[in-house]
Amino acid sequence: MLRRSRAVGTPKAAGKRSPVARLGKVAGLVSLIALGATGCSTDEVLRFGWPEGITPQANRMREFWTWSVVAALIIGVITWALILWPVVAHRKRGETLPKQFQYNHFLEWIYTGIPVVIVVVLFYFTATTQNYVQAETDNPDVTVDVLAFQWNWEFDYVGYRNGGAEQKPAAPGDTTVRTIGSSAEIPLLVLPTGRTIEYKLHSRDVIHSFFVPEFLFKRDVFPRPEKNDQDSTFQNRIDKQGSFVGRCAELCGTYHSAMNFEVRAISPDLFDQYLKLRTQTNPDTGKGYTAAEALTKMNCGDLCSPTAVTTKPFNTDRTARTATK
Ligand SMILES: [Cu+2]
Repeated sequence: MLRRSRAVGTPKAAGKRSPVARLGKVAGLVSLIALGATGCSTDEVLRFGWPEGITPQANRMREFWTWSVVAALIIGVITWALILWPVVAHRKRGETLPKQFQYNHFLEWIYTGIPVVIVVVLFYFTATTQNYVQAETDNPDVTVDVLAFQWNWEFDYVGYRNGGAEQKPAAPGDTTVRTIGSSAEIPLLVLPTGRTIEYKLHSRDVIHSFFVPEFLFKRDVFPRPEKNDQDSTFQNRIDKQGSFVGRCAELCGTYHSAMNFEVRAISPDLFDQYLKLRTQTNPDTGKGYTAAEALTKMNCGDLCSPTAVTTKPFNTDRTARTATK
């Protein structure tokens, strides 16, 4: 028989490495090259493709993600080894079956017990991380009403008295600071760093989704969330100044892909200045300061750019034959 003659005709050469060792060496080399070729820092590698978070909530989720992937990889390597070991090491043992282990109670306890422990540990960390991310205080420093509509966003800061920077419970005579996006202008959601922000989400028409990749968080935006029994608020704190793109993450119609906004995170002092301006009248126009006018007047470099820097309006002309980036 072919198999027997091959088995007899290939004696192990002295000093020759076992197939398992060779496989391990090749796998190690491939992973080293793959890691080196990406040119990533350790931090970047440990994020496993996630963006860098800018809120404590994002950091908690990222840590959970990193350890989940590390645990999954360790379990994966052990599982692959357990599969490959009999496949490679026992492939030339002739016609007889290898040693059988069925009805071994000790082994059965092990391979039932280990997955149960894995599920319990994952569940514990999922629940505690989720509780942390969804925690809300009764008195957030800033509240923003986010209205999604086909196909743009409106951001309202309710409860500001004329010329004041402090947000109070809504009352008659308040100024609502409002920023509305259009097909020609990306709306800027200006927010302070270091303060607790509450986002109250609702939609005017279909279901949208509020997504800022650097928050590592998104939430569906429902029409009439109270009727849909939806928790439509969430809170976070931004720890890093800068401009961060925001998107609609729920396919919501023709111009869904154009439904972008930009979070502009600035220092609390600048934010107070911004809101003070937004509640005042611009002497040049005779109307309240728009977001762009207020930012231009504040003149604080890149952070005060009057237009979005992370994205730009899409071409909504359906007869256009070239795409805008
Ligand atoms: Cu949408």
